[in-house]
Amino acid sequence: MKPEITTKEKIAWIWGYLKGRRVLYFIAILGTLAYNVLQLTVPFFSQKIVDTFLSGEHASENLITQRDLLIRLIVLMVVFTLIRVTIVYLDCMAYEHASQEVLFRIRNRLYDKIERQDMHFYNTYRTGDLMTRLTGDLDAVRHMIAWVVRSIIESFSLMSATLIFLFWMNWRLALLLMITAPFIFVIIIRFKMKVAPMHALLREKFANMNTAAQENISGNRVVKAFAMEEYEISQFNERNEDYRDTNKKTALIWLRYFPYMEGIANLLSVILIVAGGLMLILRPDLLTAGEYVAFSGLIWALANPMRMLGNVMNEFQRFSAASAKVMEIDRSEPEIRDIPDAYEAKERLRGEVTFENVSFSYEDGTLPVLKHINMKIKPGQTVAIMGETGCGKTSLIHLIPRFYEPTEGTVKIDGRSVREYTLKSLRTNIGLATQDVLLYSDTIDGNIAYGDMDLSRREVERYAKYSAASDFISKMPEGYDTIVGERGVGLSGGQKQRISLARALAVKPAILILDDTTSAVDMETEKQIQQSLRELDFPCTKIIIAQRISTTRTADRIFIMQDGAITEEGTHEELIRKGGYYAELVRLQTGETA
Ligand code: DUT
Ligand code: MG
Repeated sequence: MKPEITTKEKIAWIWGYLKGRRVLYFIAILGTLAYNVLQLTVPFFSQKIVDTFLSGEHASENLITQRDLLIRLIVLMVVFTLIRVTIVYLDCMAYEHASQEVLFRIRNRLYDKIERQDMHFYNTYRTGDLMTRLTGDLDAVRHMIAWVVRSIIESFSLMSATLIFLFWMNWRLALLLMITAPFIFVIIIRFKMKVAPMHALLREKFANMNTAAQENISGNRVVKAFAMEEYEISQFNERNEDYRDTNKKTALIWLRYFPYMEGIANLLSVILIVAGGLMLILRPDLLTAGEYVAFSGLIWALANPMRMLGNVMNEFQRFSAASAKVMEIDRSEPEIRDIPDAYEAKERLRGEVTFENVSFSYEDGTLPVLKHINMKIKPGQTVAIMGETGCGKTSLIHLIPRFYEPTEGTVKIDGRSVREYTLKSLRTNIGLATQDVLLYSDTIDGNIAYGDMDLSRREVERYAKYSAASDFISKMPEGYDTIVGERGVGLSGGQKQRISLARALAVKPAILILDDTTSAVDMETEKQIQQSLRELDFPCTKIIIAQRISTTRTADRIFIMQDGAITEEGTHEELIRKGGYYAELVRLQTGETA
């Protein structure tokens, strides 16, 4: 369990992001205070007008003798109202500006964090959940800055200014109204206890729903293939219902406390009418009619914040749940990152790859996936790795660009542990065509030049030729400008593989790793690719995972993996002579006998 993030930390976190906008934000808060205090001017002047010109002994006399005062009071009322409206307007702008700026900064930072994370992070967090953090959760954070804080300041300043004014005017009556305060306090505390866990739950349900939607939209082909639309729709409905019901439940919590709060708000008027009325009738020396008017004109300023409290508390709890999720990403650090004083390889690496007694297991798995691997690959060599599915081939090559860290032993390039390089200089020296090909929604040209955006069209075409892709590309409606990927032209598995091979070649890597990259192309095309890989115009160590003997036959060295260990090693001829797993494969695939 991670330690719970306290409210204080959450506020401090936002404060950090307000840097450069703090003065603005502070002015906005002062503005809120100001315009709420200004709300009192109207009742203040009304009281003066009533007591001087409407009630009291000299009312009609004053109306004639102090006409100037009356006009001045009315003009002041209008002026203050105008000032107040202007402040409200500017204030809203300031909150909006500050909160949008914070939102922008956090969103950028979060994206940055996510983008730099390691494989383990991506194995842990679901895409839908991350998307929720980047959208819904962030919105709750913004809402806190722009609305919740303002509402709290508003309620607080309005209530305290009103109370000060009321006490100053008539402390006896004001004190009587204060009887209600402890009740409000109890209600709010109890409400908070009940509603806080609901918002945490609500946020989870929302993320669950988003995850379901995201997974099904990106996996819609499987859904269609198995005619599972009905099932998936009902699954989504279930989550949607779940979210709705939790929302309702959360709203109902306030409704349970609402009647009490409303009762207390109305109690204020009752106290005023009964106590104020009695005072007016029995002890006119204790309360003037003008004061009574001012009190009744200000009851709302006490009652409204009470009615708002539920809403504010709800939104605050929503922020609390959401900000914890956002902060978790904000504070996350990839486990795989540059060590202090990491070595920045300025020159192109020679491409010698060594595995020294390397063992590895995934964090969630208990069984070792790789066991004491020893391998030495000389610069420029072509090696093939073979083995049945699940034996650990992909895991093995993922240790070279340091996607994962070995649990034991060292992977070295040019005699230096991969841990010692900066990730950037390490990875720019490696060209990797992954087992499941991912193409971006971009042109073919853009996809091939992904690792080197400055690549000229001529060069892109050259690498496409190396990977035997140029023929089919030139037949496409718009050639290299054809958009592929999720929303583009459909490509066959073999076509995608060839584009991904061209992409890996286009960075002119010192080490080229192909993870089953030609599994979906026909024999003839594969032969062509093998041929051009031998003729690359830059020095390059090639590590090729393959299933076909035709691919591995010409390799300088072949490694056979079984159950996470290398069990055979040698050239094609050597291994056939040995009569082991490889020889058996050769027999199966070609019918040759040793
Ligand atoms: N494995 C995990 N977590 C992962 C990936 C793999 O636990 O994120 C396990 C599954 C398998 C073992 O590691 O038992 C080796 O997987 P790998 O992908 O390395 O196998 P492969 O040799 O590349 O199999 P294939 O030929 O099917 O690509
Ligand atoms: Mg694999």
